[in-house]
Amino acid sequence: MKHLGYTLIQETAFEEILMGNHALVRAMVESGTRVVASYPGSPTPEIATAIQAIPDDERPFYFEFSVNEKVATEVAFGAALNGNLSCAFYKSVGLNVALDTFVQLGLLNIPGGMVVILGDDPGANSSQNEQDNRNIYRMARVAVLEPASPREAYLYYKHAATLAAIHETVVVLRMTTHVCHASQKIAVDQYVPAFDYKTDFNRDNGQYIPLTALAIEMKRNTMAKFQKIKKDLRMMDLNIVAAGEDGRGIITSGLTYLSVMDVLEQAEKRPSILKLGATNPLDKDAVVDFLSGHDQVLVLEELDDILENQIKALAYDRELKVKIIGKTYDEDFIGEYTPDKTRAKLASTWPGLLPELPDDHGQIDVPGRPAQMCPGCGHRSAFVAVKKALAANDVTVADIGCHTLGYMPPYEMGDVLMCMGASPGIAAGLSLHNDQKNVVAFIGDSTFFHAGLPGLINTVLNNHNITLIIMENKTTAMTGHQDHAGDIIPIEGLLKGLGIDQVFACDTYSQEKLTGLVKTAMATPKISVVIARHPCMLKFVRNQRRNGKNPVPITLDQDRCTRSHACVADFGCPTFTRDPDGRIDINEGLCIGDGSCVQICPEQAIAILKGGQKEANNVL
Ligand SMILES: Cc1ncc(C[n+]2csc(CCOP(=O)(O)OP(=O)(O)O)c2C)c(N)n1
Repeated sequence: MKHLGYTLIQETAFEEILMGNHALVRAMVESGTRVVASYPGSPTPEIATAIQAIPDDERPFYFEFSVNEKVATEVAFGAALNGNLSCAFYKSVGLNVALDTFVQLGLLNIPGGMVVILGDDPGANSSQNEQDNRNIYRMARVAVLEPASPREAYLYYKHAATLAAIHETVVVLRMTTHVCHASQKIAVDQYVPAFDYKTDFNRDNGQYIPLTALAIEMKRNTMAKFQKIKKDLRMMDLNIVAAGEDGRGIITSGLTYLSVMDVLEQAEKRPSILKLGATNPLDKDAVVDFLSGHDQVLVLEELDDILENQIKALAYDRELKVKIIGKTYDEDFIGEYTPDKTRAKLASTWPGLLPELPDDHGQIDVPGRPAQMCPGCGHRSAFVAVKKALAANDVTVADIGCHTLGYMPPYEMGDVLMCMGASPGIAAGLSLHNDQKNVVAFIGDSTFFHAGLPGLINTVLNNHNITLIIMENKTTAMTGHQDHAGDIIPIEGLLKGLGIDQVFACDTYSQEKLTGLVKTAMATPKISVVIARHPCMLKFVRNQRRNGKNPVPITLDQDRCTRSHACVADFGCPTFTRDPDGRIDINEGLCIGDGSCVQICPEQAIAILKGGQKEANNVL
C-alpha cells in the first residue's frame, strides 16, 4: 500500500454504536484522509456535523464547505493532485451539479487518491427526485462500493481509500438514506497515524490536459486501469454468499440485502444469496459462479435495473441455462426496497416461499403531518407580504430550501420548482413574450451562491424583466444551518457590482414595507432584486436556549378576538390552533414569542409580553 499507514486488519480500539454518517468520519481519520470538501444535502450532512465536532487542532485533516458540489469535487481533486488522500461528499442530486468535473476524474491520474461519498435517496425522502446515480458511475468508469450497513460503511470507506490510493484514482462510496442514518454497534480499529504524503504537484504524474486526441488515449488508459481495479476488488473479498436450500437464488446489494435477510427469516426454504459489495465494475466471475449453481435467480435492486441488465447480458454471453428474473412492473423501479416491498416482490416471484400475512399487516394509522415553516420563520412573513403585492395571475417561481414551503396554502407563492438555483433562469424564460404577468422568483441565500448567480447574471446580460426575491436568513437552514458564502460576501454589494441598480432590502417582519418594495421592484421594466431579510429563527432560538434564555410566548386577548381568523387563514403559524367552535388559542410549547404575527390581527388582539423576543425584529 503506497502511503496508507494502516492495514485493514487492526486490533479493535473500542466498540461504539455509531450512525453510518459518523462512522465514515472515523474511517476518514484512520485512512489518513487529508482534505475533505462538501456541500450540504441530505442524507449526508451529519458527516460534516461529526467532522466539525472534532476540535480544529485535533482533526487530522482539512475540511471545508465549498460553495457547491462541483467546487467541492474540484478542491478534493486538486488536493489529491498534491498527493493528499482526499474526499468529497454530497447528496444524490449534488452529482448533477458536480458532473462536469466528476466525469473527468476517471480519466485522470490522481496521485493521492480520492473518495467521493454520494448519498443516493431511493424513495426521494428529501430530494426532488430519486435518480439512480449508478447510471452515471458506469458512464464515468469509476469503481463503486455499496455498503449495506453503518459497519460496512466504515469498512468500505477504508477499502475505497486503499483502492483509490493504490490506483491513483477516484472511488465512489455509494451510500443510501438509511445506510447514512441507521446506527449500529461497530468495532472500531486502532488509529495508527503513520502516513507518508507527497505534497507537491508534479506534472509528470500523468496527462492532465484532456484535449481531443489526448482524451482518447486517456480513455484507453482508464479502461486498462479499470481491469486492474477489478482484480484488486476481487482480492478485497467484498461479496457475501449465503448458501440456500434449493435451486433458487437472489443477487442483491446495499440496503436491499438487509431487507432480504429480514424477510427470509420467515421462509421455510431459503434461496441462496449473493450480496455484491462492489457494484461497478461487476464481479463477473462471482456472478457466473452463482448463476451456474441455480435454476432461477432473482435480481433485487432499488431503482434502476443496472445489475439486472448486466447479469442478463452475462448469462446470454456465457450461454448459461438459468432463468433470471428482474423488474416486472413500473413500481419495481420506484421507492425503497423496504422489507414490505421486498416481501411483496419475493411473494409474487415465488408463491409459497413465504407464509401469508394477515389482512391487517402493516396498517398503522398515523395522522398526516405536512411540512411547514417554523414558528417565527421570516420566510412566512415574507410570503404574506409578497402575496399582497401580486395580482392573482402573476407567476411565482420557487427554488429549493425552507422557503420552498411558500408554495403551500395559505401563501401559494411558487407555481414552478425545479432544482437549486434554477429560479432566476426559469423566471427569465417565463418573462419572454409575456406583457401581462409579472414574474417573481424566490431564492435562498445559500442557493443564490450555490447555483443562482449564473442565472441572475444571465438576466443582466440579456436584459430580462423579472423580480428576484432573495430570502436572506444568513444560513443554509433546510439542511441543518451550515454556513455559506453570504457570511462573508454581502449580497447587496455583489448585486451592485453586477450592475443591478434596482436593489431593495428590508426585514421581512416589516411586512407593509416589504409589500411596498416588491410593488416598486415589479414596476421597473428590468431586473430588480428584493432582499427579504430575517435570521433563521430556529437557529436564533436554539442559541438563545443554549444561553439560558427561554422564549416567552405571545398573548391573545380573547375579549378582543373577533374570530376573523387572519392568524390561521392568512398567516398560518402553527402556534395558533382553532377549535371546532372557532376559538383561537396559542400553543405555548411552540410559540417563540417573536411577535411577527402581531401586525396580522385586525383587532390587535395579539401582544408580545414584556420579556418577549422583541429584539428578534432587529437582529440582522
Ligand atoms: C444540488 C443540491 N445540493 C444540495 C441540496 C440540499 N439542499 C436543499 S435546500 C438547500 C439550501 C437551503 O439553503 P438556502 O438556499 O439558504 O435556503 P433556506 O433553507 O435557508 O431557506 C440545500 C443545500 C439540494 N437539494 N440540491
